[in-house]
Amino acid sequence: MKMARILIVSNRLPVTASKNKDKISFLPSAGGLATGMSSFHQDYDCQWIGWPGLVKDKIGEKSIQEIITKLEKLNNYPVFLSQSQIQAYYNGFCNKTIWPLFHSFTQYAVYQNSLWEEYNRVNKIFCQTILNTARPDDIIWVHDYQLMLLPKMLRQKRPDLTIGFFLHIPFPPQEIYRLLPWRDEILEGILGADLIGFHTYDYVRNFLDSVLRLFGYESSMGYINYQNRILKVDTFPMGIDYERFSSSILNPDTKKEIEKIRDQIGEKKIILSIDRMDYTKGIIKRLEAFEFFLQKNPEYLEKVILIMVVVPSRIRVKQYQQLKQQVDELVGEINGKYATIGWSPIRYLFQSIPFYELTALYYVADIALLTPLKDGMNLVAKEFIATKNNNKGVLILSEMAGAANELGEALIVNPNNREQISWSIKYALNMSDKIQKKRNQIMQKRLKNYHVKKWADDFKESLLQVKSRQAEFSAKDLSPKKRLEMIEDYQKSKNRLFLLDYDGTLISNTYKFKKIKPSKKILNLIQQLIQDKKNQVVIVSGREKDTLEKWFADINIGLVAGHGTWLRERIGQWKTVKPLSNKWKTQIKPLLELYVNRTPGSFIQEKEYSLAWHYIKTDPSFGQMRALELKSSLLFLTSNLNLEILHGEKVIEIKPMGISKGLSADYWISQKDWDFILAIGDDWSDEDTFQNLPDSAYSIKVGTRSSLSKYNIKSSIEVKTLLKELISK
Ligand code: GDG
Repeated sequence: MKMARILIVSNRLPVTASKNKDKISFLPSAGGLATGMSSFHQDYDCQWIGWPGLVKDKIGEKSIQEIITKLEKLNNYPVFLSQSQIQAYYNGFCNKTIWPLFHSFTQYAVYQNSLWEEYNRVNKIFCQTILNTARPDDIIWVHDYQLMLLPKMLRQKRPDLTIGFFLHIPFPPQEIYRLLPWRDEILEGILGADLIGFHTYDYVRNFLDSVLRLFGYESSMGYINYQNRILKVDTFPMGIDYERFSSSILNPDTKKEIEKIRDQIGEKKIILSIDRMDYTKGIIKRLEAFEFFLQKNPEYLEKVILIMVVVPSRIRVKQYQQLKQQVDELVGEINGKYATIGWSPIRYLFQSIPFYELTALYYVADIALLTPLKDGMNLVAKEFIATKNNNKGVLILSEMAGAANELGEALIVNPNNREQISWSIKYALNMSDKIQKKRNQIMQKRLKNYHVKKWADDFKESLLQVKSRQAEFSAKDLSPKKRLEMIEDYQKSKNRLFLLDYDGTLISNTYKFKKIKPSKKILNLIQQLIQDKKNQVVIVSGREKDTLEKWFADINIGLVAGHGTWLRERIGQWKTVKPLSNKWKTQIKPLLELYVNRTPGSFIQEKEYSLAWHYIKTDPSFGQMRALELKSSLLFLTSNLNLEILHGEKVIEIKPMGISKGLSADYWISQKDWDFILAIGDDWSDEDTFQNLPDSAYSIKVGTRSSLSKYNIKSSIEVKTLLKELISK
């Protein structure tokens, strides 16, 4: 089968163009997104769309054509923007409004209509560029906060497109997000996608909270039924190109650089920090904590050195200029105060460094001190661990970095707590080699397993799954015309089967989970139905058989109890169906393994006749969400396998003994040559019934949620009206 082409869309291309006199040249772009996605870009049939880094008003038509031609060879497609657009859209709305707000720096966020309008216009330019290139079966993967309106814009023009969106920065708590004057438009923009990805479960929850609070849409297992379209929100913690870092030490330039650094620094312990000059990275707090450490531990004077690489960034934005000044001054102050003739505590590099220098620094550093106040992920932390192929070195990482969720073996600190950071530095300096190695190996295993390509593949696969789910589940109203057709079919038929769910279908959902016995009206209605000898009525319920027997002791209808575990053909006569074999395990286990990979702390227990997925050791709410999701996936995967899924206390167990509603439907369907089948239900478990019906059957979902059923009707009241209509005709 031909693989779909992928269009990666981001503000910047993975290469940046520059013009010197008349010569155009390209360099790899910096930053996590560009480096991370590049390997994915090379391995697939991919086209990358983004701004090439030069403003169009400064280069002229000839250079524009040259850039287009050269980029084409790299499978890149440029979006050209003017100087004023970059100023208002990128330096303006992106970096003065969204960046501070989404990192919870509300005091820095500016709300200016003209910037918002330019953000809109630039998103439209991206939209038009994509529409000019996109083929119907392309997968479009939109990246990051610069393009949050794009998914909706694309969806409006081409409703069938496959669109994924990934946010590389945090999504803020809803009470912060709500401060944004254009909060509805941005949320609607993102919801245009089929799959929405974030680095951590916290950001997923924040996003879902905002969707619920602002638009009233609830989610179930990460799925939102939004404007008659199912979309999914999920966690995809971005990985790194692990091999590139773990093998970097083999590069002769890196080796030489390591020797050079060692010659210069001698035996002193190296503490390393690397980040862009950004107020979210906690540079000032880190310097203060380092000074506190020197002050409290004078025995380390002249024995440690902090190498602080700060990469210039967004130099046109006021806060960044101010921060640069503050950092310069504080470094000067600390060095001035503690330096001796042969030693300064801080070596400060305000520049970007080449890859071999970066990896040499990762390799020689005894400690990486990464203390952002807020960071979507922080790839530097992962790169540091991956480069450590001698396994020595300690990572001190802020709990505010998304990466802290996966790097629990690091020393996790609060970036505002200088005592804790100072204590952690001392602890790290004294940590035995054995413990360092042990901790690093555990983290390396995890990073190697979920490397960036796997991350991207996982996202792509999930996106395709959402699309196929959308195709299966599409909401269809039972129109008056269809209703009439159904009534005609009913009248013509001689053997009719009714498979009716009880809770939420025959009685209102309000009473679900309460012991509400059927009212006289319902019993009457069922009596009327079975008075016609052509009708076989079966109530297919999740309730206990004894309860159903008691309620329907006097009515000769079929009953299914316990979601298909028990069947009653005649009053008082119940039976079970025998369990199937153990062969199903090979089909179910890979799914459980996927959930182990994507849910840190969870594990599989294999028993003789069952498989159990335990999540007692996971983050409680994340584990709960994954459990619900797994349960739902299992429900679909196992509907034809004669398995039972039990959701116990922090465990999901799959056993080959129970029978789903689908199998009980099979049983009834096989009893006769029915010429009219009507199944009605409101619940996920009824989807199994719908799935197993013959094509000619009528299936109706109660409620507006999407379903495998052919039709949807609004409430249990309408169910009763419909049944009455059938009998009265
Ligand atoms: C955003 C989010 C999220 C840095 N300095 C040099 C250099 N780098 C490379 C690092 C790393 C990347 O740049 C930085 O990535 P981070 O993740 O640390 O931070 P952001 O740029 O803020 O990225 C962030 C990320 O997107 C991905 O989703 O993790 O939270 O803010 O790869 O190695 N590379 C070279 N010289 C440098 O001086 N060669």
